[in-house]
Amino acid sequence: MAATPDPAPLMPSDNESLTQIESQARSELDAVDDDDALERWRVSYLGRRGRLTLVLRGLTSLPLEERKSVGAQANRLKRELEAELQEKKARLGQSATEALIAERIDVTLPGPPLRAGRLHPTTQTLRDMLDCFVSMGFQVVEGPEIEWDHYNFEALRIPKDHPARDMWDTLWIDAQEESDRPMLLRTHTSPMQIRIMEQAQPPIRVVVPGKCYRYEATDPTHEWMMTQVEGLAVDEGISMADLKGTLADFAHRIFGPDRKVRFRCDYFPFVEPGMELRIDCFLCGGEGCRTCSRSGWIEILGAGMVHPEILESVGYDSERYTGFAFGMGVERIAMLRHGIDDIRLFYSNDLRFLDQF
Ligand code: FA5
Repeated sequence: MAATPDPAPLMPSDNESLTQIESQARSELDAVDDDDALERWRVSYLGRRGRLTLVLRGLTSLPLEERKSVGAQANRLKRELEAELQEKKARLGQSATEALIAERIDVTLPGPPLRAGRLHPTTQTLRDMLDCFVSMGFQVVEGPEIEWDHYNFEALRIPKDHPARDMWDTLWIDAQEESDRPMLLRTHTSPMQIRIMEQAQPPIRVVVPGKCYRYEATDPTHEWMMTQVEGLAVDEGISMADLKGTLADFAHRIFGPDRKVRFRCDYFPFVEPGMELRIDCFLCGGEGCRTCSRSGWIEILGAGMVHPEILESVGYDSERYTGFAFGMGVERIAMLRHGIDDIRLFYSNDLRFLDQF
């Protein structure tokens, strides 16, 4: 590539007088406010083809006397402009440093406070309950929240039109209630009893935590969505005494040894005999109040011995094997542990409530 020829030297007497160059250079330098502009200024006056450089190069063509006087002026101006350039450069550097210092971050200052997340009270109680059962030798298993009518009802000895269906008001999936294989949001965790027994052989000891849904009006102890823990144990020689021992031990570990526990007969189509377990009301101490529906007791679970027909329906020999099952409400247990008088507080998303746990 051919080198660009140097432009012809400029005669101060031609088109630019040194005084004009001097005054323009100074006023432009005054306006410079950053490093890039300063470099452009330097190139335009002092660079290889800068206006002052061209004047100096053109000196040789001047008569001697003129060369001396113009040369002296031009060299003085060059020295002065170079000095002013250095000064400006230093000033620009200083103001950049000052700007940096002004916006410097003090890393020793404490940051804005962070809100610590925490586990929901239901989750905390559920974990304690599962720890308790795991320490007794139960395994934790989970199952589907959307369930077939078959597992939620039919296989549990609750056929269509059986009055026991009224115990569990159901949320159906679309118009599935009328279809051949109706689907629903499970109303309890008991369908997992069947699913587990269909897949495993005794001995079985499992607990199944999970959400359940009911189409019912809410009140201080009833929510339309709640968490249950199902328990199932099947083996040779399992008796009602094992069931009562397991549940009493659980209740005393979770609520403390002084809590009053009451077992009573109850009816569930999939157990025989069936029972419920109640704990004395923490609010009224047994006197009767709004939370315990004036009974002095709060029901926390249903339970019983697995019905022999159910054992047979999954292929177990009911002469050889027996089993117990239970289903408990986690929110009710959390209420009793923490003295919460209304179950609806759990899922109303009020941070003033949730922040207390
Ligand atoms: C059942 O759901 C049976 N599946 C329990 C069972 C399992 C019996 C195995 C026998 C053998 P029940 O509808 O009573 O039963 O509910 C069991 C527990 O769930 C109740 O004791 C209560 O603690 C809780 N629970 C029931 N309905 C609600 C509700 N709407 N809101 C909050 N907790 C509830």
